[in-house]
Amino acid sequence: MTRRTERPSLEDIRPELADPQRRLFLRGTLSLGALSLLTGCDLMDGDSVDNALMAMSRWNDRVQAWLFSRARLAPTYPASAITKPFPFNAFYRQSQAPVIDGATYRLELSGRIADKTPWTVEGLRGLPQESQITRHVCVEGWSAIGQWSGVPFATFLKRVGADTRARYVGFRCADGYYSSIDMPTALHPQTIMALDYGGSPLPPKYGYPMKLRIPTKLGFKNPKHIAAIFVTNDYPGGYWEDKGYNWFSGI
Ligand SMILES: Nc1nc2c(c(=O)[nH]1)N[C@H]1C(S)=C(S)[C@@H](COP(=O)(O)O)O[C@H]1N2
Ligand SMILES: [Mo]
Repeated sequence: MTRRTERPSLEDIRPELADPQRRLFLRGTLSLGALSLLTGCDLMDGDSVDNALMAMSRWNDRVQAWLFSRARLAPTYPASAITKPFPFNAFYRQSQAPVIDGATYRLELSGRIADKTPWTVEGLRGLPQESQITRHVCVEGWSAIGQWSGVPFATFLKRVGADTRARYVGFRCADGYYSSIDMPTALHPQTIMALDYGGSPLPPKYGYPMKLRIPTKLGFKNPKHIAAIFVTNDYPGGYWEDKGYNWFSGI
């Protein structure tokens, strides 16, 4: 077994898990009293409770990021397992999905990236492509198996000279949606800039011309219709993340 040295293994973390305070936290059974001790918040008013829960969720992000392993792969499936039709989901109805002109589309880059030259769809298609049949899991209580193909995101980030020691990669989408991921997830071998669904260019409903397919994360962390990508050390949040959904949301 090959071992990555930059991240602690479960064995390395076990002493930490033995700490009763941490164990309680991980089991989600921390009392409000203990929570107020940890966060220093007065839990009598709703805002403070919200802030405390947000602080807990951000702490949870750090634990999850710590446990995340680049070597752990999401399960893959045979073509016969593909869900037909694959569901559509967004914060609006399918008829309102943005229709983007592939000929004039330019993917914008900003932040800690050496070469910020915008990318055309053709340019992205000229990069090495990979295909995957994986399960998409939505927090709303459904999951479905689909086939996506496109450019491994690690290949792209290296190609444009992204600072891969930065903490976050953020995304702005053509429909006003936005999200962000941790760098280890961005560099995970199954994280791809998907251009195709089921062997054909993504239709508008699935995120034309490009979406991030991240099988190690919940559906809402898979931004469609990506218009801009940025690399940063400042926490960028996200559309659902800013409404209280856990930011890491790994599966
Ligand atoms: N741009 C954009 N991306 C998005 C969303 C959205 O509303 N806008 N919804 C997210 C959610 S909650 C889900 S479950 C998936 C749905 O992707 P699908 O339509 O390919 O099934 O897209 C995610 N990415
Ligand atoms: Mo979702």
